[in-house]
Amino acid sequence: MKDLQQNAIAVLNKNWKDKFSIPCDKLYPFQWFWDSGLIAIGFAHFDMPKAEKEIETLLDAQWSNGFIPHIIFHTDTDTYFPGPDFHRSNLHPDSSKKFKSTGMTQPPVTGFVLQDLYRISKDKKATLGFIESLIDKVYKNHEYFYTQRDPQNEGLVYIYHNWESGTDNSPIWDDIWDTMNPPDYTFERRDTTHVDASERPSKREYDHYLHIIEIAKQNNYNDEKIAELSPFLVQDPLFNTVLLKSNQSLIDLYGMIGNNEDKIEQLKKWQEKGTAAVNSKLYDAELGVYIHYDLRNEKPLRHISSSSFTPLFANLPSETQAKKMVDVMMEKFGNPDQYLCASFDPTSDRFNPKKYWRGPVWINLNWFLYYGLQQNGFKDIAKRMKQDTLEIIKKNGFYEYFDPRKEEHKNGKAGYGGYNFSWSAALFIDLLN
Ligand code: 9WN
Repeated sequence: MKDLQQNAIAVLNKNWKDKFSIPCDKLYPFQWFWDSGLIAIGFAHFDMPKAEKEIETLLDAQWSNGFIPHIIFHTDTDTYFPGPDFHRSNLHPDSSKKFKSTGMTQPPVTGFVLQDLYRISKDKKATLGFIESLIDKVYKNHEYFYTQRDPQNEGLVYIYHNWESGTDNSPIWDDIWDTMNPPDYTFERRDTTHVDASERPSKREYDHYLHIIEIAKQNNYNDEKIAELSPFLVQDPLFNTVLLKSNQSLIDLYGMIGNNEDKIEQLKKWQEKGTAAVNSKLYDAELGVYIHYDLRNEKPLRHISSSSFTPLFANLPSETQAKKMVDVMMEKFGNPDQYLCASFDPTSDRFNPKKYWRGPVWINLNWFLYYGLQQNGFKDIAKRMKQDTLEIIKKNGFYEYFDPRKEEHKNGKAGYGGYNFSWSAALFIDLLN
C-alpha cells in the first residue's frame, strides 16, 4: 500500500497546475468546485502549501454575491465541452471579473474541508491562521445558499441542474427528463473522445443538460428567475448534507478563532432548521432512507442511491433512522459479491454497473459513507467500506469510477471513466493515513 501511496502522490502532483488542480488530464482540464476541496484533503497529508493554495484559488473565483461556480476556466483548452463560451458566466452582474466560469455550483464542501485541513495539519496554529484568513468567504457562500436557493424558506436549498448535484446522470433524473422535451441540439462532445461512450451519458441526456443552461442564460443566471422557470429544481440529500456538514465545521472553526458570535448564532439557526427539514421532508420512512424531492413538480423522487445514505456524514439521522438506513444499505448494496457502495440501487432495473452515476462505485461517495458510518458507530461496516475502497484502487488503479461486481475485477479492468483521477488519489491517501 505504501507504493500505491507514492503513486497517489504522483497523480496529485501531475494534476497540479501551479495554483489549482485539474480532476483529470484532457477529460476535465479546469478547476472543479467539489473536486478541488477533496483534492486539498489529499494534499494536506504531504504538501500543506498546495492544499491551502488550492482553496485560495477556488475562493478567489467567488462571485460578489457569495456564489462559487462549479467550473473555473483557468485556460482556453478545447478538450472539454461545454466550455466558457457556452456557459458565459459574465451574463450575471455579480460574476467574477477575474475568472470565466460556469453559472452553476456544486456541493459546498469548503467548510468541512477547512476543518479537515486542521485535523490533518501538523502545525495547527499556522493552519488556523490560514483558515481565519478566508473563512468569511465560506460563510458568505452559505449565506448565498440560504438567501437565494430556498424560495419557500424551508431550510433546504435547491439545485437547478444535474451537474450541480455532482451525480450527473443518476437514474433519479430520468423522472425529470420525462417531464421535458428539449430540442435535438447540434454540438461536439469531447468527453467521448477520451472515454468509451458506453461509460458516459447519452446524447439525448446532454440535450437536457444544455437546455436547462440555455434557460438559465436567457435569464442571465438570475436566481429568482431560475427558481421560477427551471424545469430542473431539486432538493438533493447529498447536497444539503454537505452544506450542513460544512455549516457545522464553520461553527466549530469560528468557535476556535473567537469573536464571531453573530456568525455562529446565524449558522446554528441554519443548522437547526436544515437538520429538521432534511429529516422531515427528505426522509422516506417507508423506504428507510433519504430521497430527493422534485420542487418543480412537487413530488418526491423515491429512488435509493448512494446519496440516500450520505446524511450519516453530517450526523443528521436519529439512532433509529441510522440503523434502518444501514440495514437497507446492507440488504440492497451489501451483497458479498459486490463492492460497497454502488452509486445506484443494484436491485433496480435502472442500475447499470458500468455507466457513470447509474451504478459504479465512486471513491468520493465511499469516503463520505466511511466517515458517516464511523461517526455513527457502525464500525464493522465502516471497516468494510474502507477495505473495499482501498482494494478496488489496488486492483485497478486511480480510475474515476469502478464496477461494483467483484467478478469483473479479476482481470484488473473494472475501473472506468478517467484515469489518474485526482480525488480517487487524494481520498485514497486520506483513508490510508
Ligand atoms: C460535469 C469533475 C466532475 C465531477 C462530477 C462528475 C463529472 C462533469 C462532466 O466530473 O462531471 O461537472 O463533464 O461529466 O460527475 O461529479 O465533479 O471531476
